[in-house]
Amino acid sequence: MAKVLLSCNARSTVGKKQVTCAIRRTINKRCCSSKCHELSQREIEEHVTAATKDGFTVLRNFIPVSKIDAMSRAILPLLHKRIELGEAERGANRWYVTPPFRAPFADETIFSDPGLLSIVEGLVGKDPVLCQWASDTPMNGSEYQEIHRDTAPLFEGDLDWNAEPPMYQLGVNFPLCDVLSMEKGPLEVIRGTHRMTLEDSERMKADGSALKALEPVFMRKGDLMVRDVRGLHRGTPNNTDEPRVMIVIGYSRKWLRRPEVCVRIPESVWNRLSTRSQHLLRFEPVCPDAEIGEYSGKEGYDAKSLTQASGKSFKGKI
Ligand SMILES: O=C(O)CCC(=O)C(=O)O
Ligand SMILES: [Fe+2]
Repeated sequence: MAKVLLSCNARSTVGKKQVTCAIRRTINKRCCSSKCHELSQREIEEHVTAATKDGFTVLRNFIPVSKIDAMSRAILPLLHKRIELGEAERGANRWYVTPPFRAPFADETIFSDPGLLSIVEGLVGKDPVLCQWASDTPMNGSEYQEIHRDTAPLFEGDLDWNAEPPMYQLGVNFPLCDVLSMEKGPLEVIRGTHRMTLEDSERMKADGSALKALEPVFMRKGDLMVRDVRGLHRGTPNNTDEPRVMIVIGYSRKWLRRPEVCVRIPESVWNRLSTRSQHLLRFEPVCPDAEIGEYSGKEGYDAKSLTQASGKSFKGKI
């Protein structure tokens, strides 16, 4: 039966100086509740302003660390299952894993957090949809990715149109371990490139200015980044033996459906979700629990569409 149904800080912060201050704040204010840090109206507005300008913003110390640790423990066996099957699809020893959408992963206190959703709505408008819940993991032996954006232009082709529209697709990322040094393979981003046309970004890559403008985003367990997936970025090599798992949750404007990154929702999970979460997930299929079963190591994404949409960062078998 497949039914289509549904902090602690202000500015976006990258670079060593601000990380030091984020660490201090983290020690002082580690969340101990089972909910995410409650954002004030002012913090929400500051994050929306920062992300509108830079293409991303980081919510420091937002998710309780106990939740991150539970996800980390649960995802590692799945990651190993995935690796056993071979064929890293996002570059050497860099893995994309979609865990079953249930506890500890399907946590509506995170993906439906009112403060986070206010930021999402401030960026992609009222009534967004959640379209993706997955993870990216560079392991030891991974390499620099090509600088890329995660989506093809919305209006492609011969249109008399030489601009990028306002935001329509967000990636919300949070790591399941501390990522505080280059050794750990942080994500690198280029500020303010999310409204740049594909042509301009190709030029920026060709003339070497993109490489110079990259900034690593250092994050602690509990930090969460909201980014426009069009912003130029790349994954860097993880040179440690700890898998650097990064969760990715996708939110889109209310009219955008992205079946290539489907979230299959077990019926029992669906039945316990709040009305708001069900509405967020309204484009995604609800499936009998038995049909979802255990993670097999095989990814069910639509590799062809993902390859087209992800600016060469995705190299899965078609
Ligand atoms: O390093 C990361 O987590 C991001 C990787 C990435 O950008 C991608 O695979 O598209
Ligand atoms: Fe990417």
